[in-house]
Amino acid sequence: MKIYFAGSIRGGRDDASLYQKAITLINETDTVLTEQVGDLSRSILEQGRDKDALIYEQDTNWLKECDMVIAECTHPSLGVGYELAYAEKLGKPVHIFYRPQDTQLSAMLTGDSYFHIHTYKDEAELFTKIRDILKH
Ligand code: 6IA
Repeated sequence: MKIYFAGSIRGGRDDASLYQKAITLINETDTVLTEQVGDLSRSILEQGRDKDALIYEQDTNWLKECDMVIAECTHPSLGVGYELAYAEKLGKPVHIFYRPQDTQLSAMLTGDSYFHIHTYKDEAELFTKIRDILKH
């Protein structure tokens, strides 16, 4: 499957290395379209409306192309929230993960029965749950 992995970028990079590990795990069995979400080498200070327009065009094309969206939502991100609503409009399966001990997820996600919402405590539990949803 082609997986659109969503995680915070300008919203804050506290969990970026976790995204990177999750992307590596998914790539063992499937294909992540959005590897840059886990790219620790690039600065989020890259700016410019022209660049941003290209990012928007690429990401919305990948949302149309993907078979499933997996989002890590512990760290709030406007971009991820936008992507989740966009994926719902496209009818893509959407799996949302978060650590309840670290955040209160938005009611706009927990209140929307379209989304598959999963909690986890630590990295090991996140990876077990991701493996489960990728079983074909
Ligand atoms: O509002 P945020 O920046 O936190 O939104 C994060 C979400 O938007 C991610 O799930 C990405 O799919 C998408 N996104 C935001 N910025 C970029 C980006 N910037 N490249 C690709 N997708 C993006 C350039 C690369 C970056 C590592 C500096």
